[in-house]
Amino acid sequence: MNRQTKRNERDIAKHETQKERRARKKQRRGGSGGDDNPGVTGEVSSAADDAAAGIVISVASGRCRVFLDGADIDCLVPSAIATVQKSALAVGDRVLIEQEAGVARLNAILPRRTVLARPDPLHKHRQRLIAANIDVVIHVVSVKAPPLRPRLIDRYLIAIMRGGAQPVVCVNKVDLLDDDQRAIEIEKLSVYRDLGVPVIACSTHSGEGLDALREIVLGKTAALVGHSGVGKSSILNAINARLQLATNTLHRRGTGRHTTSASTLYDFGDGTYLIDTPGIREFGLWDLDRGSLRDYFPEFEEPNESCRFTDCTHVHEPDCEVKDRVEAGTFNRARYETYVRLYEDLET
Ligand SMILES: Nc1nc2c(ncn2[C@@H]2O[C@H](COP(=O)(O)OP(=O)(O)OP(=O)(O)O)[C@@H](O)[C@H]2O)c(=O)[nH]1
Ligand SMILES: [Mg+2]
Ligand SMILES: [Zn+2]
Repeated sequence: MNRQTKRNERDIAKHETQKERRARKKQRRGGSGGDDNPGVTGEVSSAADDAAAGIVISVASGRCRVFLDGADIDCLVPSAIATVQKSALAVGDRVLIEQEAGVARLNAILPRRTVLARPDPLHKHRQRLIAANIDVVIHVVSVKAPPLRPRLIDRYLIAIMRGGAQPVVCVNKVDLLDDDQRAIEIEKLSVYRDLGVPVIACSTHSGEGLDALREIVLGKTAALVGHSGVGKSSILNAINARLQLATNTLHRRGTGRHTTSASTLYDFGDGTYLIDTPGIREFGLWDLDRGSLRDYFPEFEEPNESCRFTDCTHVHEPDCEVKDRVEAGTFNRARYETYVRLYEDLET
């Protein structure tokens, strides 16, 4: 957490409570995006609206750090939450805490506006929260070391849209490519631009793209996610020179280790909060079935009108316009293949 004035911090706490209030109203109206905080004990009364909500800046076993009224408070997490902590509490959560005799305890987790989650690798029926109340999720990919993996982008996009945040793709390390290579790599991502997802070419070495990223996150809460080694922590350091996060060094032994080991929220001032997350190798999809998969491929909608069956899954039906366009080369084959692969993996 960077230093800033107490007054600023009080303003931010107020700002967050107002945001939370808006989220609650949205939830009452049946708005989508957030989840219902599984594992939270205790009722969140309307009095909670007026109490100052703290923001969870990091979570460790049985404890979490909460930013409240300008202080960074180490809190005990009640056992009902601690036992399912990765599914119940996330960085970015708005929480109410109780302080007594120098000990702070987490009392309630307020309803979430948005969430980014994936299935828990150890308990598939549970979600593992990555971040909560984020406006923007920046999926950082790199063009080299590690190479670009468009399929992973598709998975992240679905999870981000499902959780209610705005997706952004940041293509880092473009300094490692010459102009021709760069044109080829960026072209692979044009399909995302066509879907309205901002694609930012970036380099922490040359400084390219950093202003565009600063602009996107200004006044928002944003999480940087993606494979280990793509440069998430480096980007945070580059957009805020005061931050000095540990980043991987090229010559370190072994390749499997992650440099960032836990998600942390950083206050960049001006109402901007950025969350650094550890690299994730595999990104499964939480709570998705075949029927709703199509909703995350909006480019199927228009051709679907020409498919023989209105409820065409575009996988095995005859006279499928989507398949015809893929064969004709007028529809992005990589996206279609991701769709088919996910469709086959998912349950009906
Ligand atoms: N060439 C080049 N290297 C970069 C760039 N940005 C980061 N790197 C290097 O990439 C390596 C990994 O960077 P990190 O910032 O630690 O990556 P990370 O995504 O935070 O990784 P995890 O914390 O393990 O998830 C480091 O050696 C950085 O110096 C860039 O724009 N260009
Ligand atoms: Mg990192
Ligand atoms: Zn079809």
